[in-house]
Amino acid sequence: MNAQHEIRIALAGNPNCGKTSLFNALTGAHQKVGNFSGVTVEKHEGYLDYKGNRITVVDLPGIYSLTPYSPEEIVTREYLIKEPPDVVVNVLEGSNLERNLLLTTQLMELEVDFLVALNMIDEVEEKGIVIEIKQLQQLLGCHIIPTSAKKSIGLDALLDHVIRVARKDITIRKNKLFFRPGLEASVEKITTILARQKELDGFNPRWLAIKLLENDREVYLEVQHHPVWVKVELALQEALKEAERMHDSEPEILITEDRHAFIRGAMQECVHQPGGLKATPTDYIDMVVLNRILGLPIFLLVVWAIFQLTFTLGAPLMGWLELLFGFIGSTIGPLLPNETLRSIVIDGIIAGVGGVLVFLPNIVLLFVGLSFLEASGYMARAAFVIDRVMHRFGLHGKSFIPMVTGFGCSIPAIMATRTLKSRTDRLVTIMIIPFMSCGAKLPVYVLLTAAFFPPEIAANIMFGIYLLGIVVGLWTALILKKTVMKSDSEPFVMELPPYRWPTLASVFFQAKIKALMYLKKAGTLILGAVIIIWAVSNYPHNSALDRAYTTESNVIAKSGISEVSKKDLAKALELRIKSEQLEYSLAGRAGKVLEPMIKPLGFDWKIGIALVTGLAAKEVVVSTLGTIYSIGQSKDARVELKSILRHDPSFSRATALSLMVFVLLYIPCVAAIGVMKKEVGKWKPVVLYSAYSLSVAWVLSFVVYRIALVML
Ligand code: BGO
Repeated sequence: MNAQHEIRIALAGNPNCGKTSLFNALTGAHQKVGNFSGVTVEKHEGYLDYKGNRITVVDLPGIYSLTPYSPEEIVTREYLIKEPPDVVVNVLEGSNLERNLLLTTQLMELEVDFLVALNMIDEVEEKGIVIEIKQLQQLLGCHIIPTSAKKSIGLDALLDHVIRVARKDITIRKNKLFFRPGLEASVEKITTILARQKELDGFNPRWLAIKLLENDREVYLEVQHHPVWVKVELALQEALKEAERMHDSEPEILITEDRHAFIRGAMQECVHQPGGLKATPTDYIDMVVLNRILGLPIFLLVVWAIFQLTFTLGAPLMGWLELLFGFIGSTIGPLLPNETLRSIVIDGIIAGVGGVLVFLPNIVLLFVGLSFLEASGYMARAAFVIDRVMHRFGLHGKSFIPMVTGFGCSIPAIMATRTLKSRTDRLVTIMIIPFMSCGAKLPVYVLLTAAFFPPEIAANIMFGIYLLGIVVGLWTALILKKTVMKSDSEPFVMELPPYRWPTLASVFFQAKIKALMYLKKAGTLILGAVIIIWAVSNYPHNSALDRAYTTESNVIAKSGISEVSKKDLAKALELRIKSEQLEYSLAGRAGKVLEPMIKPLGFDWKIGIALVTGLAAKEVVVSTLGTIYSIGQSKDARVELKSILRHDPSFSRATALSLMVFVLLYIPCVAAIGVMKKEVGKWKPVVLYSAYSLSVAWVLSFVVYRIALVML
């Protein structure tokens, strides 16, 4: 007689999911009833012989969760950890999936070898519920076998899969449930500490980490006895503070929320219930915002509204700041004794740094809008809606959240791609984030739209620019996915957290943080850049031009023309000499070298300089224009940069549009490049990417400029 393979399986599931029925259908008469060790909870055990295997089946008590509150939960968990069977069969009630999946998420966290028996499939069909099993299988990372214990459907298929899992013919141990970024980082950190110390062998370190963050008493007692506790406790305290700071909540609550968000996402993607509304307000809102037809237009409308708000509310505040800096300039100017010092302060610092600071309200409003979308739970819905679009470009909807973070700043956005578990998806997302228009580019758009377009269409132009960034980003992803980064996008659940009304305090907190960051950047990097730009725009100084100025001024003064004409001539002379001095300076000479390359885009050498200095930080484009144009102005006629640009003959609406497109798309700032290199690991792709973005920027600016010249 051939020796039989021994396989031990355990049935786990909610009460009334059909576990006992399945147990009976599998084991028939071969059953015995005992107790789980030390408790009065009954243990049903039976066996069957199938295809040369003796399969022992344990029917675990029906439970909703692995949180050890009830005796049933305690024994089930103890059993799964201390005497892990070869395969856990998670029995789900097919027509009640949402509730049943909570236990599934916890089995996923435990990383046991499990598969799902999607039971009562007869009832599912009767009720007209459609479950996309293949898709759900990929999202959960385990095999799903439809069964009906009552009608003996799918039992052989279930047993075949049990054998394959037990023999490790199919791998299912892939964690598919990740928590929100900050929390996930805490889980990973504690997991690493526990895994490295190897003191708790036999326990899954990730599961221990999650349980510790959930304040699980049993796990606390277990881990506290080990020396590793010193490090773990520190990490736990940090995680607690992080959850409090970021979400005004505790890790325990966030973990539960994220499990439900995962389930809600999986349900939305894979289960289609016929007819009728479900109960909660969240369901009602989701029915509208996740609607296949309405979802995308609603998202575009929401983003458009944020731009309108940024521009409409920001415009008067910006006007006040402009007045303030104008007043500071005109008050301080006459008090400064020396012409060079006066020029540094007025043309350099006030025109450059002040020129950037006036956009503070716009930046803060944009950030507040984006963090409102994030905190309210809408951003996750937007990602869900965009998921379908993203798939067409070879990416997953999960890439969308880092992309939207990129509207704020590329640096945290690039780091946020760490939540993507597919390396190729991660690299591709990193490469497209800089095309998402970051907050630093906003001053350029606000300046140019305010200078060249009526207020009623300014926000629409900005919205168009942002959309262009998304389109270029997505096409770049497609090109990368079809060429150098070929891979199938791995399916993950798009989590749908509950809707929440963000508190005023948290919105103000976000606004304050962003404002302080912007002020710090203005006071350090931008101030430094502005002083350098001032210096290279003033030196070397051409003393021959100074002499010519003195001679010609004398000629004008001594001429017999009227005083008014003398004044006009003197002003024209001053402007001409200043402009020639600027061209003689280091910045002027460098700009002249660049000019032939950017002339086809409608840019002169001054813009060329601004684009080069903008590599330090994109706001510096505005600072540079502020400083260069201010230096080039007559000292009696200091006006706002936007009116200088409006009256500059080399600047037109077409130039403004072309410049906005170029700033949107060309090489990211140095800080972003640095983070890209750190995350990608090599210079070559980053350098190639920079060359690519520069080329795309050039070509699209050229196209926009030529079309605008004809149409505007
Ligand atoms: C009663 N299909 C259908 N339609 N029903 C099933 C299936 C299936 O695949 N599997 C189980 N059921 P348990 P737990 C009942 O008992 O195995 C039914 O707690 C009734 N009883 O027949 O006990 C099963 O072990 C009177 O239904 O689950 C049972 O997990 C009227 O699901 C119930 C109607 O199964 C729970 C049903 C007096």
